[in-house]
Amino acid sequence: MPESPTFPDGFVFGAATASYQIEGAATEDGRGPSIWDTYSHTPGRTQEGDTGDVACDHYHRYPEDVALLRDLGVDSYRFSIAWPRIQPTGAGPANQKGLDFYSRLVDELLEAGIEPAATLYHWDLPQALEDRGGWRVRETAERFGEYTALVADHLADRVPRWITLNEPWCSAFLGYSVGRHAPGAQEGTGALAAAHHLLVGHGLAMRALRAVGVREAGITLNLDRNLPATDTPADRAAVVRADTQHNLVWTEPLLAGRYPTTEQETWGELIAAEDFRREGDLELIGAPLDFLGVNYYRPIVVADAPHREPDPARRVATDNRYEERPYPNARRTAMGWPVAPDTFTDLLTSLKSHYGTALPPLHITENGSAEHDEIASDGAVHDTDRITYLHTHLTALRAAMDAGVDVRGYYVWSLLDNFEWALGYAKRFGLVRVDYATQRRIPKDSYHWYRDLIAAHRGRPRARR
Ligand code: IFM
Repeated sequence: MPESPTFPDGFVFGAATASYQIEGAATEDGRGPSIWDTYSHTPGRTQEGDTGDVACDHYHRYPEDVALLRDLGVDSYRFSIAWPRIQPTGAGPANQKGLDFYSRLVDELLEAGIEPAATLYHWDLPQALEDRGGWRVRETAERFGEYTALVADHLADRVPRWITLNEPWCSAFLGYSVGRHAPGAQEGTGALAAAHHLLVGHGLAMRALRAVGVREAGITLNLDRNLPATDTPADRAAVVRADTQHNLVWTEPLLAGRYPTTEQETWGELIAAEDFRREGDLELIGAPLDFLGVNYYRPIVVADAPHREPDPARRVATDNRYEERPYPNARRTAMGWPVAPDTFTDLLTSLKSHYGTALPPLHITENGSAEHDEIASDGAVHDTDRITYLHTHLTALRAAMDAGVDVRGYYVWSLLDNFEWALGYAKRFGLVRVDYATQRRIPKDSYHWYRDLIAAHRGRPRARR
């Protein structure tokens, strides 16, 4: 293995998780149902019918998980707050027991010398709000602002880094267009309205966070590196539509104060017909960020596909006359995703060249890989493919920083194996293996590798094993 990259003093090494993927305790202490409870309990929606009812039982085992983080040596832990634990129906006063859980978690982290980084929304919308229209309607954005104020009032004194939304692309397009995520809708206009209301919700949440003076606040996007299948005008135009759909729909309003100039090309009359945008929205959405969170996993190759017109009946917002093609000559992770770390460098440098000084500092809030892990006869998990993935992506990140991109931190996805949404527990992303039958945690070789990398930056002797 070539030498590991080094990062400047103050660079934040972290690990990330999300509430529904690890907490379990789905009905405990007053938690209300979320759209993911409904979705995962609907037959046929998730692999093997898996649900987050128990997940990694983190709700009860968080002290053990914080101890794992402490031994890993991370500077920061990114977790998410389950909205339905705080407001079981998405409105009204806070459920004290829900707040208390996150308060205990935050205190445990601080005691271990780890900075908490809280995400306010990682997809578990209270079902009661979905019943009133979900992200299709503006009211949900308003409720999100109120919920943020409740949480921030309670935790802002101890949580320095806040993320409003995680990967709103997934909430809007997988949730309301493709239907592969909760709430499982397949609509065109619904998804576009959801995208806009998520951004409005982000703006209102930023206001609530600013009101209590948090140290850092931002949003996390899953940005794609879209590449043309061939160097033809048609495929290059398909890349523009894919970029609009995945990236520009978020980055333009957030960083440039405008809607993407290419959206007419992408959504045609579907977007022109929309009336969910209000005056003042762009100012609200475009309020300055302290950082932009970027989640990156893989590149996407796109080709022109004129036959994939939006279906006039369903008006699916993701059918934009392009389709995905295989990325050539790359290893694939257990998700089937190609491993191409150079594209990570390219994504970051292209963001910088597109937005220049309007680009805030970045945190890589997720990066990692699902692999076909097994427990070896020595009882360990020798996940060399994951180590190579992390090593090469950190090297690619360092290359982007050398090229002038201001990146302040990196969070591995994920601390623990967990509930991978519609794919249930079949995909393992963790640095730590979870045996779901016993809830036993087994740190994998990648955990030890990451611990050594962090320790080397602290000038501490490498841990023995
Ligand atoms: O598990 C997810 C996470 O919830 C959001 N980002 C991508 C991860 C891997 O698919």
